[in-house]
Amino acid sequence: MLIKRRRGWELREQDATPEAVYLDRRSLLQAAGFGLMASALPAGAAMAQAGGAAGPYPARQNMRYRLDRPLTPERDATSYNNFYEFGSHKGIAGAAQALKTEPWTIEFTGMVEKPMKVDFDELAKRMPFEERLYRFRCVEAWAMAVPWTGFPMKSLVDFAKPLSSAKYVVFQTFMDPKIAPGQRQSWYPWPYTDGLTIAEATNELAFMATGIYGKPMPKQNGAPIRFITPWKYGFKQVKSIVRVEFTDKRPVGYWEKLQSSEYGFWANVNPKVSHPRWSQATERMLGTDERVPTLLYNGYEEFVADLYKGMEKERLFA
Ligand SMILES: Nc1nc2c(c(=O)[nH]1)N[C@H]1C(S)=C(S)[C@@H](COP(=O)(O)O)O[C@H]1N2
Ligand SMILES: [Mo]
Repeated sequence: MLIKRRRGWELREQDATPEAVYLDRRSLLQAAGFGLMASALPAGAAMAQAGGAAGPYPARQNMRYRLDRPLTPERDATSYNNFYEFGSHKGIAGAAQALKTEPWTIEFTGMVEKPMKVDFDELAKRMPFEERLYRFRCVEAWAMAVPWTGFPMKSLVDFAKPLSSAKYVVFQTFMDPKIAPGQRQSWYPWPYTDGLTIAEATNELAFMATGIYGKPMPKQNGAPIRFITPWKYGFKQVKSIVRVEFTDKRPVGYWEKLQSSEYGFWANVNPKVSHPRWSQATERMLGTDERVPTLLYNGYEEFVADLYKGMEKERLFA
């Protein structure tokens, strides 16, 4: 008799529950006509429907990006966070509520046709919202799988109209030590920034996330807007963005400034390239004790490997 042994990364029955619950809620909303309305109406109208939050919630899911694992339970993704502005431990969700996200202004600056400051709600009206299910991998070797709401980073880049001489885009978080106790610790290189090449920023996977689990972004997850590059380690993916700068000089991000022997510019996920202090071969899915094998480019090789052709001499993976 042939006995099929379940491999570690295959779905277990108990893990399937959160996703099933989430999908059920979606289909209920859709049956009631909400999902359809949100995606059929212009973004502005959908916004009013969502009670003022910028963007339609839930947005229609883009089925091109599929998961190989169950979604992380919402309570885990929203209660186990890295947001050093509010403390260097995972339980910062309470402290992060001090962040005032309305109104929120984003500055576009540097090598652009015309520098500008834009109200987040006004920007959101012009962006094509959708939902994507992505894997997420922190360099500390925990991982999650979450539904982000937002729009392609390429739409943001097009909106900003960078000059053709710009080679990088740099994202910067708010700076407000009055509400962010971490920012009173002067040995950290505040404000938190990190950047991408224009080719990375306009790759189809690069995403500006304004929501999670079909709702506007919780403050602890980077409200009102953060970026998501799912093939890179989490530390690249700046939360609560107030400034978008285009430049022709490679930026040095927050973690690279702190410790360049451990954190570099590219920071692409690779199970075979260890962090100097620990292995990256496996990862723990939040909400479980299970370790699953880490995938090259976090499983997104087909989308991003071309970006790095001919760059073998670069330190692509840490
Ligand atoms: N502004 C800011 N952005 C940040 C961080 C931070 O400390 N401050 N931490 C990063 C790290 S290390 C990770 S793993 C992710 C965590 O995102 P999450 O809390 O939504 O899981 O946010 C990234 N973005
Ligand atoms: Mo991280």
